[in-house]
Parts: sequence; structure tokens; C-alpha cells
Amino acid sequence: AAAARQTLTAGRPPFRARLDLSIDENGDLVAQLSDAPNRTISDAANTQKLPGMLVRSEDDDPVEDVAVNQAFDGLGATFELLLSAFQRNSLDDAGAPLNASVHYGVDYDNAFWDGERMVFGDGDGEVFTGFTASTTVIGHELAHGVVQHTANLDYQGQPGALNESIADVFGALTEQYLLGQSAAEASWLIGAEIFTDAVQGEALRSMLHPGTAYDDDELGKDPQPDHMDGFVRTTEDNGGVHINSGIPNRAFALFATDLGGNAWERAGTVWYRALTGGLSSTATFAEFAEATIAAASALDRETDATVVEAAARRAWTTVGVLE
Ligand code: ASN
Ligand code: ZN
Repeated sequence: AAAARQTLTAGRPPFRARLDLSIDENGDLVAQLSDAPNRTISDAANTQKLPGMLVRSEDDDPVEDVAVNQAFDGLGATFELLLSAFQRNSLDDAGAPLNASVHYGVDYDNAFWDGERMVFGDGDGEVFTGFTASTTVIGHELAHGVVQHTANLDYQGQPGALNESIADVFGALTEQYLLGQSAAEASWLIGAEIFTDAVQGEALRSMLHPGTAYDDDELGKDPQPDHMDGFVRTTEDNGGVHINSGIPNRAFALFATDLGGNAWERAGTVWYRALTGGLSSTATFAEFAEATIAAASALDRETDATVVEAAARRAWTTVGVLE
């Protein structure tokens, strides 16, 4: 039987929960609430046991612990970006809950996606402060979940660096969307909030100017290349996934700033479609570049597909991935 389907909007901003109405095979009306986030934040209480104790769920008020509320809000911002910009309903496009644990470990200097949840350390207080303070970091970790549910890029070599780069792209877009910043206004920095004042540097990574995010006595200099000429061959870091991601990061930042306007609109859509349009889990930089060009050329006429396609090609050429 043909299903009649209607979409109503309900709820209050920033989340417009959607009531999907449809008629099933028996002719009965089926109502389903969807497209609102379902978040849980747990407290690992400075252990490495996950998830820890549940401390805030979707309908709960803010709690006293700042890290809990920061994680909750960051997950919400990422959910909202995915939904508004890409019509994607959470990580799996089927409303998967967004779960995070904070206060992981003791002086833990990282945040990560463990395949099921986002996990945030508090930092050691010397180099890093708490990782929940950064929307770009939260968006980055969640994006690993989106990648896992889509192209599932191998976390090694070029596909691994693409996985890392796409996570940075979504992290940056989450912050830009939250702040209402255009591509020209954006900092294009990842993790600008998590270094202590003792560090000589402004962020973990710079998407627009890879290799310039920090130059510190203890940490050394930001190792990211901004062109294929500087591609780093190493066995560390799964083949330099956090290093060589500088190359596709710069391609995206150049593409978005070249197009102008809000990066999550045309530029973000092109990257999102390249990721979700049948990309191989072993994609190289060049294969992903071709996928973005194909996605750009398939945009409809109002979005000026030829201009977008030319801009994508220009960006990938500038970083030496395409000729
Ligand atoms: N923060 C890092 C990342 O998400 C953690 C890691 O290396 N797995 O890439
Ligand atoms: Zn990552």
C-alpha cells in the first residue's frame, strides 16, 4: 500500500522534534517522534571504566559539573549541524543516542570515539585543560561516529588521514554553525580552547594553515604538512593520520573560503555527499578529491554546480592532490 507521509514540526528551538505521520499496510495511522537528540552524559570519575555513572540525560536540567554540561551542549550542537545542514538524523541517520563520558582517567590528555561513545579526559593541567571546553573537539569525536556509519574509512595511511580530516571538518563546521560564523570569519582552528596558557600555540591544528598551530618548547612544532610535497611517511600514529590530515583539511578550508558564505552550506554539503555517496573504506586523497568533484557537479542549478566544482578542483590542486 502506498504510504501517506506528512511531516509536522513540534517542540521548541533549538531542536525541532519532528512528528512523522504515516499510514501502515493495515491503513492505521502511525505517529513517530524523530529528529531530536537523545543524549546521555556519564561520569567516569577519573577511572578508565566506561561508561561510568549516568549523570545527565536528555530531559534533565544542567548539573553543577561544567564538563558534563559542556559535553551535553557540544553533542547538541553537533546533532543540530548534522540535522540542519545535511538532513542527517544523528550518527546513523536513524536517531542513534549520543553518549559521552567525561572525567576519563587521571590527567588524561585526549578525547576519543571508542566506537560507541565519546570519551573526554580532563587534561593534565600543564599542557591541556579539559577537552569538553572545545566544540570543535566534540564535533570531531562525534564525526568519527558518522564516518563509522558511512564510508568507514580504514584508520591507517591515507584513508585514516581522510577519516581524521573529515572529523576536523565536521568539528569546525559545528563551531561555525553554533556561532553563526561565515567561512571568512571562522578561525579554522581545531581545539583552540584546550591548551593551558603555558603552551606556545593557539590550537591543536589549523585547517587553513596546517603546520602553524603551535611551536612550543616542550611540544615542538606543529608537524602538519599543507601540501602533498610534505606528506609524512611514518609508522607512528597509524601512518601519520593526525599529521597528513593537514592536506585534506587545507583543501576544505580553501574550498569553503573560496566559495564564501557559510561553510556548512555548499562546501559542507559537497564533503558530506562525497563521504556518504559510496566512498570506499580504502579511499586515497585523490579518490576522495574526485568524489567531492562528482558531488559538486551533481548539485542543482541554484547552487551553481559549475562554480562549486571548479572551486573544489582548485582547492585539491593547490594542496597537490590533483594536477
Ligand atoms: N583525539 C584523537 C582522535 O579523535 C584520539 C585518537 O587518536 N584516537 O583522533
Ligand atoms: Zn580523530
